Amino acid sequence: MAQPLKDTQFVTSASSVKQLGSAHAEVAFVGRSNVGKSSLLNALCFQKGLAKTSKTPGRTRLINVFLTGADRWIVDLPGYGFALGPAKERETWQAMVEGYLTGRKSLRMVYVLLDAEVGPTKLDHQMLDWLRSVDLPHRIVATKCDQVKPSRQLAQRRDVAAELGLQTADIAWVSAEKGTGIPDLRLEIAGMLSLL
Ligand SMILES: Nc1nc2c(ncn2[C@@H]2O[C@H](COP(=O)(O)OP(=O)(O)OP(=O)(O)O)[C@@H](O)[C@H]2O)c(=O)[nH]1
Ligand SMILES: [Mg+2]
Repeated sequence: MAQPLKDTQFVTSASSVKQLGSAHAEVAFVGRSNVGKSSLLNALCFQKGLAKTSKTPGRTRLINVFLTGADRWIVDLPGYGFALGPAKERETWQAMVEGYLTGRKSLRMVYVLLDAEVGPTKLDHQMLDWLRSVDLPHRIVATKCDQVKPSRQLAQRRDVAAELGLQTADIAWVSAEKGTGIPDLRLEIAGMLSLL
């Protein structure tokens, strides 16, 4: 394959893991609302309009499945921390996302996106604790790296990694806007999906 992830297409949106068919392999993006999950997917797949993005948090409300090669999926999940009204809404989100994450045998990696400038929030820590507790493979992606001043890049990376008990090299540092880190992450995901 000349350009992995290039021919990715939207397949379906689901409100429950029960509506999904089987896949050979899949990876998923989780993270706070507005952290840049859909933008990252678009950058990785060379298509600006593939997943809908928005300045307003809460754009992605369902489990969105994208097909990238035979039975290989990338799944864009609704963001957390978007307190839209009643607690009922948060429960619905939790059931949808946790149901998906624990219900897929073919899920090879959960990419947890957090903002490179903001660093890990309380909700990011909760998500990471939960992923550890259910023993799901996961990796941190720090988004919007272009928002960190060049003079602070190194120190910021060290601080964010330290807060997570990691080394800077354990984290994928990306900017969907500038393309930073995108080719490496694209190759990693293609490898994860056995596309290489
Ligand atoms: N500066 C900068 N802005 C970005 C980058 N990636 C995304 N954004 C902006 O961040 C906002 C949110 O992006 P989305 O991709 O819609 O975020 P999301 O995580 O999918 O949000 P939800 O679907 O609401 O959970 C948009 O205004 C994007 O243009 C980036 O690399 N750099
Ligand atoms: Mg989104």
